[in-house]
Formats: sequence, structure tokens, C-alpha cells
Amino acid sequence: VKMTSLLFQLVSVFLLLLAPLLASCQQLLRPVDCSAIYQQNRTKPSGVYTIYPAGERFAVEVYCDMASEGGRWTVFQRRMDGTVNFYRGWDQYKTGFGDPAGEYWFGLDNIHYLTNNKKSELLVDMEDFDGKKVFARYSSFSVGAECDGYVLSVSGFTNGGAGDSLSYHNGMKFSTFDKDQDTWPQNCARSFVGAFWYAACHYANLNGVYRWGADSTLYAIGVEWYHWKGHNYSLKTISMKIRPVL
Ligand SMILES: [Ca+2]
Repeated sequence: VKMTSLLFQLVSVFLLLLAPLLASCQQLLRPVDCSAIYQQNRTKPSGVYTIYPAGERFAVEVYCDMASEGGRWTVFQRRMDGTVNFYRGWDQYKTGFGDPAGEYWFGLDNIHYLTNNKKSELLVDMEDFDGKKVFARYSSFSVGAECDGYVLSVSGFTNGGAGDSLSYHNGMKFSTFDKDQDTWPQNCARSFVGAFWYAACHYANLNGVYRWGADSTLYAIGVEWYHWKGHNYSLKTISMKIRPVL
């Protein structure tokens, strides 16, 4: 009987020692971003996944691009068909809105959490209404905290045919129609019907109004990337995606 009891105690101690290992396995099932999902299983396709950028108690759905330029991209902004209204206020841009399977904004807090402590790169994919696809890539990308106005830091441009429309916005705070943090005397978000890291005002208006292609009736109002299509063309698709630099 005593031997059995001793054996039982030994097994108990063994399980106790094993507990932290089991717990860390559970954490692996709660990936912080799409890169972590990819690293758990490199055969996972692009699609909607649950990630935990703000800690393991805060689940949020996001689209993972596992195909472009080596995959493991966490998509934080996507336009594709004009189904979601992107002319929204500060609170909405802070927390996120839309549908991860379609058009959405992931939220400035989440983007900040993902890029704050981890060196990240940015890929901007876009397509016009003739089916032509180009991209712009930046080797360094981060977004500051809300108390600093979600300042954009972006550098290290690589041209994939799109040209560089984002470096102009480096160092800018984020602005919405109800929170003007741009460098223009007037309100860029109101004047160009979007929300962005506006300066005075923009070469990229990725959260502008979806307007189905070429249209010169309203200047610089549309889903725009100036260095590719100018200020009178609203793109068919555009997405902004990040991944940690390994
Ligand atoms: Ca202003």
C-alpha cells in the first residue's frame, strides 16, 4: 500500500512539473498574429482567423494573407467592393469595424499592439478596375499609442510598381472627421471624406469613399494611391498588411 501511495505522489509531482509545459502549449493555440498562425502550420491557407493582439483574453477576427510575398501577413485594412462605409469617427477607427471576410478596419489599438514592441514590415497591395495589380512595401512600420495620436512611423520603401505615396505621411498623427490632428488649417478628414494619417493633406487616401474607378468630379476624394493613379482614380481593391521582421 505504501509503495502505491509513493508512486501516486511521484506521478502527482511529475504532473505538477508538467503543468507549465501544458499551459505554454495552450498559449501556442492563441496566436498573437497571422505570422504565429503560419509558424504553427505552414500549410494554412489565406482566410479569416482568430488572433489575440491585446492578450489571450481578447479574441479578435482578422484576415490572414498566407500567399503574397511569402505570406504570414496580418491584414489590418481592406477595400474590395464598397460594401462598408469607411467615413466614421474616432471611436470606430480606434476599435475597428467592418467584416474580416470582406471590407474592414482592424482598429488603431490592435495595430499599435502588433507593431509596438516588434519590428514590423508593411505591404500595401492594390488593383485597378482593369485588373492590373501593383504593390508598395516598407521594411519598417509602426503605429504609436493613442495618447500620442497613433503616430505613423514608416520607412524603407520598395517599389512594386505602385510608387511611394506613404512616406509623405510618416510622422503624422491619425485624423478622423471628429478628431483633427493633421497639419492643415482645415480638416483633411472632412474635406477628403476619409480617415488617415493626414498631413496637409494626402498622397494616399486608403479609407476614402469607394467610387468605382476614374472620376474627376470631386478632387482627391476616393480610395487613392496618388503615385500610381493620381488624384482622380478610386481603386478597385487595396489592403494594408503587416508582419514581424524575423
Ligand atoms: Ca487641421
